[in-house]
Amino acid sequence: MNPANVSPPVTLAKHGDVAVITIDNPPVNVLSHAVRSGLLECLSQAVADADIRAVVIICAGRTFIAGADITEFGKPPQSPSLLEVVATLDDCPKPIFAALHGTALGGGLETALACRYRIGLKTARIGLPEVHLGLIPGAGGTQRLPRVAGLNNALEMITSGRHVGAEEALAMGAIDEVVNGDDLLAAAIDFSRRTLAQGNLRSRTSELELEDSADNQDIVSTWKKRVSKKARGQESPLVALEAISQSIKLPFAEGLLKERELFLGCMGSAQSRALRHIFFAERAAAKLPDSIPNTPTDIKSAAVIGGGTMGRGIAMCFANKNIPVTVVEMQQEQLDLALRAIDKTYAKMSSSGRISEQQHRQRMALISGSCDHSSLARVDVVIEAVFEKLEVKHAIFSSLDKHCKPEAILATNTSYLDIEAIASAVGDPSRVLGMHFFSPAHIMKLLEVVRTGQTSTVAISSMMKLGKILGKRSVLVGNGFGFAANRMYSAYGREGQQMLLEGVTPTQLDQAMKNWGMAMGPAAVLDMSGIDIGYNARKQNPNPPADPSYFRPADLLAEQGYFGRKTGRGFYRYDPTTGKAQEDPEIIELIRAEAQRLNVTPVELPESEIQKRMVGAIATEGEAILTEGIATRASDLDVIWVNGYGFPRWRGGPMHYASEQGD
Ligand code: T1G
Repeated sequence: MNPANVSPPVTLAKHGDVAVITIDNPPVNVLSHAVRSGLLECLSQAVADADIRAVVIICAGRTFIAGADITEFGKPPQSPSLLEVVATLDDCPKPIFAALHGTALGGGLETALACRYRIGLKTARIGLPEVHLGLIPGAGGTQRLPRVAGLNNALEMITSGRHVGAEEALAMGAIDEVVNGDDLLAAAIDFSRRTLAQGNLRSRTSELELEDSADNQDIVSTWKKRVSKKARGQESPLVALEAISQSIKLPFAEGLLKERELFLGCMGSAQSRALRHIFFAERAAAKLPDSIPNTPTDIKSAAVIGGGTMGRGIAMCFANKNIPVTVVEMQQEQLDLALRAIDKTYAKMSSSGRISEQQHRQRMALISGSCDHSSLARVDVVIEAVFEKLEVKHAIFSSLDKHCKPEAILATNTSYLDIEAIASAVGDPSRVLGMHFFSPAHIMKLLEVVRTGQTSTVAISSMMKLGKILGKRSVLVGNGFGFAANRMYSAYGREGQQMLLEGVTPTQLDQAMKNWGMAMGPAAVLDMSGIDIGYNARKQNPNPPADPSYFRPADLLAEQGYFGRKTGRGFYRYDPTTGKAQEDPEIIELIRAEAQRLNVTPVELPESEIQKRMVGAIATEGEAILTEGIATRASDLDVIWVNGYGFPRWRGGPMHYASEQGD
């Protein structure tokens, strides 16, 4: 039953002898059941109409079909399936032309590949990103893409899941024409008529054959080595490779069956459940809680107080998104140093091709410097990123209160200090909150937006919107020592420190967590970030745990001046020339002696036990954070860990992982 005044997601219109099927299923035209049914209905009408000689499939809104509807996964399948739709397109007696704009992804690209021809706007991008969901293309992509774009391109695209621009897609044969203008529909109709006029239509993709040649076998084995090395525990890229390799061995129909079998295996996997969970968790985290109206103000200019590592990275976040930003330092010399360092970073990015020389210049032109808060009278937001000392921040916020306009939002990048205490320095604490970036700020995706009980809904909604504009994965959390991210990280670190006292070596601890999928081991992270940082933070904790063994190995090293890489010695000793980390027997002995002094009983811990305790510590602290209301969703804590601490995406985050263990 179609409720009144709701237009169907798929409509058919006749343009002379060309039928145009338009899909309109906002926001990204996913292939929901209604779209699949509507597509088949419109196609059968077009085929039955004797006037029609060709069919164009196009989408309304911002993009061509972005994929199957992931929200339908795990539910009872509804006919027609996407496979049925794609098979009908492939069999169509009249040539179908897919008109692409935005991002034609997953089932969307598979739909286009089942059409006879493809045309795209210059700005269009295509991709089969299913591996990012722990899946593989499940509607013929592993069999059709090699046939139109070549085996090597298909292996690269599908196992990486990357998006490919229109020009590159044209070059590889995945699309047939790139439209220079922006009238995609007119161009597609014109292209269909030109093609008909030329006669001898091309074969269906499914009729193209690939050879099981020695060259193709070499290509597959080369990619197998590459993907095995890169996958680091994730399964679906290798499964995708297996499916693609069948395209040179089996006839199309059998290859399709093999793809289906492998796809269903992935669909039921823990890794796919985890990756689908984090996909939606990241989008949910960006949404404000119902209690907060979405009343953001526009941020047209910014300032960053402090030109140190964090300040430089934060300033770059604004410049990267075309927002003018002023870096403020106490002395001209420090300011010049900061601006030169930012320029050098952009120069490196430009020479490595990550940005163009023009972007380098554009971004630097957006960054100005000042040693005087009076220059901040008109900025919309200020982010303080100075030394983690409450009195220093207090003085800065008091000065900002005097010099900034009353509606300017004042944010601190502190990673654990009490934001209400900082806010007490300004007349109107409702405009103060935390914007906790993660180092390096211009690279790390995570942004913790920390509200106090006094922060206004305008400030909160403005900063959550700013986070999205800066390209961050923003998570809204409450005030409290360590907020959510560092508080959970501290629990993780504490468990590791405890196991060091129990006789686990730094190498065993780090190897266990890297084997589990973490990007780096906890001891190596401490050595990299500086053991003194955590040491100083713990000294500022108003309510330190009463446990005498709390972080004792790290505190012991800090007290000896072993801060890690920056002093050449920490949990590891670092070779002064190569910087290579080596196990340090003296440090192990130091920790063992401290354990004896603390009467900690040494234990033999298998790797699985180390992993279980470390991940369990994160989830336990996460539960406490949820109970205290510091975070609103368990999935938000997963977003924090996947985007801020190198937690493997294919495990879904600590809370999802714990829920799957039935803990
Ligand atoms: N299914 C359901 N909802 C989706 C969706 C999808 N495939 N893609 C996006 N959404 C929702 C998303 O949750 C959000 O909802 C809104 O659309 C805007 O998304 C058989 C099996 C297209 C690049 O993996 O990469 O096809 O929060 O915030 O930043 O082989 O969405 O507004 O309620 O991300 O502009 C393959 C996944 C699926 C593409 C747009 N396709 N999507 O990014 O917007 S599996 C994908 C994206 C498949 C076949 C297989 C991005 C985007 P809400 P957004 P965006």
